[in-house]
Amino acid sequence: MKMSKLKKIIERAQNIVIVCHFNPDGDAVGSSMALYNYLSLTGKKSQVIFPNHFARNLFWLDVNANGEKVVIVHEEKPSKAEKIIANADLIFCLDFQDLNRTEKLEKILKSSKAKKILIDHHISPATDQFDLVFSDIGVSSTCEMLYRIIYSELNPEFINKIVATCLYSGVCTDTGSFSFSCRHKELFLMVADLIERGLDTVDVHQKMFDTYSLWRMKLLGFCLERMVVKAEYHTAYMYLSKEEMKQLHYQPGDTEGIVNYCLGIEGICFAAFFTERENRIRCSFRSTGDADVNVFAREYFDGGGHKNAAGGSSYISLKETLDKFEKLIPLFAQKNGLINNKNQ
Ligand SMILES: [Mn+2]
Repeated sequence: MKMSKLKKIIERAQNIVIVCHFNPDGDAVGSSMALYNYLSLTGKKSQVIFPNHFARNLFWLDVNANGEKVVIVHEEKPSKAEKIIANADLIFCLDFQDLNRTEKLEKILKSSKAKKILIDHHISPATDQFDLVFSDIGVSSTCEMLYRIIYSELNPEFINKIVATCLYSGVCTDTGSFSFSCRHKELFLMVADLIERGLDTVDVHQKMFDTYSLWRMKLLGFCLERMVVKAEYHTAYMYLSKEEMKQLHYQPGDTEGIVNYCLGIEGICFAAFFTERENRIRCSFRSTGDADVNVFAREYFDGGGHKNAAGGSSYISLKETLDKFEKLIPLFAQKNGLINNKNQ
C-alpha cells in the first residue's frame, strides 16, 4: 500500500508538538490526547501544549499509557512551552481554524519553521497558515475528523481503549451529548467501532458531566435566574460580570455549555452568553435551524465558528456590549426569519 503524505510527514518528524485553541474544550483536549496517545502507540513521541488551562472535568483526559500527565500549559510554563515549540519540526493544530485562536501562542507558532498540519471542523480555515489541511464542517467534531484521518491515512489498529475514550469525549462535548451536529450515521458507526475497542460510554459521560463542583452549579443557577428572554424575537441571553464570577468562585471551564440552556426554552432559537474576562468580554452564541450565528459573530463580535455555535470578543464594557447586543437582536431576528415563526 502506498504510504500517505501524512504518514510520511509523521515518520520523518523528530520533534512533534500538538496544540489546540485557547480555553480548550472537550473536543480540543480529547483530540489532542487521542493524537498524542495514538502517536505514542506507533512509537512516535510528541508533546501536547495548551495555551491556557482547561476545565477540571477534563483533567482525567490528560493521561498517557503509564497514567502520567503530559499536557504543558503555556500560561503556566511559558518558557518551557516556547522552547519546545521552537524546537519542533512538526506541529499539529487541532480544533481551530486560524492560529489567532491560540491567542498568546499565535506569534511563536507563526514564526516557527515547523510543518503545520491542521485538523479541524470550523468554517473558513486559514489554509495559507498550514502545510497540510484536514478540514470538514460536516463532521461533528475534530475528534471525528481525526478518527476519519486515522482510517484513511494512518493505521486504525492503534485505536486502543485510551485513544477511543479520548475521541469519544470530544464527540460528546461537541454534539452536546448527541443532541446536535449528529444526524449522520457515520458518527454512530464510529461510536460502535470505539465501543468494540474498549470505550465505556457511560463512564465517559459520568466523568465529564457528573463531576461539577457545587459552586459551578450555583453559578449555573445564578445565570438561569438572570436570563433575559426576548420572546418576540425568539432570543434569550445571559451574562456574568468579573465581580459576579469572583463571588461565585469561578474556575476555568465553569461557564462551558451554559449558553445552551437558553435554547432549552420552547420557541428560543437564538442564544447568547457574555462573560467579562481579563481584557475583553467573551461572547458565546448558539442557534437552531438555519439561523446563522457564525456570520453574526464574524460581523459584529470579532469571532466565528459554526452555523449554530460560534464565539467572539467585545472590547467595550460589559454594559456597552449588552446594549450593542440588544440593538442587534431585532436585526438578527429579521435577517434569520425568527420573527413570528420558530425557526427549525
Ligand atoms: Mn470542536
